[in-house]
Amino acid sequence: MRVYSGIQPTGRKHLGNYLGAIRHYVTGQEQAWATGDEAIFCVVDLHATTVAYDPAELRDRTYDTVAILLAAGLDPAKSILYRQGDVPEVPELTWLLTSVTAHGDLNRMHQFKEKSAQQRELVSAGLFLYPVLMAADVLAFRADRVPVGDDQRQHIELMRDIAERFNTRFGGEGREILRVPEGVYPTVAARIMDLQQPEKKMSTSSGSIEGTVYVLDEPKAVEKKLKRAVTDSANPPEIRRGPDKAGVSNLIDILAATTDRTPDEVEADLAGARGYGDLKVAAADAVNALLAPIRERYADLRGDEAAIESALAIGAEKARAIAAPVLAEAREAMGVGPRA
Ligand code: AQP
Repeated sequence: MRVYSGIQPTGRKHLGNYLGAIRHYVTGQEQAWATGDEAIFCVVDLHATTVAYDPAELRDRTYDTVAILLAAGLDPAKSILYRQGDVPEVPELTWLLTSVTAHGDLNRMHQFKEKSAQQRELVSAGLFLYPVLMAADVLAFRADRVPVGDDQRQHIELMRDIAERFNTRFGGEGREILRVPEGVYPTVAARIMDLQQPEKKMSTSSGSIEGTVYVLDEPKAVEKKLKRAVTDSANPPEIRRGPDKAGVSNLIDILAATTDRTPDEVEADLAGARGYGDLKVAAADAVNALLAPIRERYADLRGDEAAIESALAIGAEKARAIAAPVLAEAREAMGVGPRA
């Protein structure tokens, strides 16, 4: 079994990325290692070129992101960790997959609509094709499972359609050239919300700095952001989740996810609390306890770019060894290049 995850080299990873994705990468790696399965992680620098960006910064942010992943517990000896741009099989497969991707489907993607509206100068064709590149990432490895946050459901469904359409069009007789992967979504903290605008997800590109807790924030900043989180004016305050209580629900989810409890348990444990202050302080303490060791390891790792490059080179070699035969089979089935 193969588990695959990709992450953007935005460098400033936030609590949503950590709770919704990164910490599941680490547990996924450990499970795969224990069962003899394979866990593959990719830092998607090619995806990052689909919106306005600074080339020098991209390289730095890629190193930042790799250092965060290593600090969080990814171990290149137990899993494959590579940089997307080091595996040319993936962009080639992207092009092949465009032939079975409907333009109308890409037009319907929420992320494309949101991100294209944010671009000031150019809405690139790359941004439009982003989900096809993401599909190629996963399909090139014949991955079985893709752990992602809730915001990626639509992309995963499209990826599955692309794989099925490719197999039907080019596989013939039920031949599965590309594996149809399953999305795996967290049951707790699948969608951490912005602390200042709790009806919006915590996000790298939109949202406020005050409403976003970064993995590398200092403890004082974490405390300040959580203490100032928007709640509601219920009198007396009610520590419970509900559609009318976006801010409080988000804090309960954060506290549950950071203390390995269910949201129901958190509600029960805080039943006697006098106000939202107790919930905020408990959440700030729990987030800091979780992030402090990651920040410390990050500081040690980030200074040694040569070591990061060596880890990525090992990852790229292992990744290409898996992706090259899949690409070769896809090319052969499509009639591209010489007869096999
Ligand atoms: N708010 C969130 N709650 C839970 N999970 C989340 N993820 C993202 N936001 C939340 C999950 O994090 C993983 C990595 O996401 P990414 O590589 O897309 O990182 P990013 O682009 O830096 O993060 P954002 O915030 O998602 O960026 P925007 O909003 O700018 O597009 C994914 O598995 C994602 O589901």
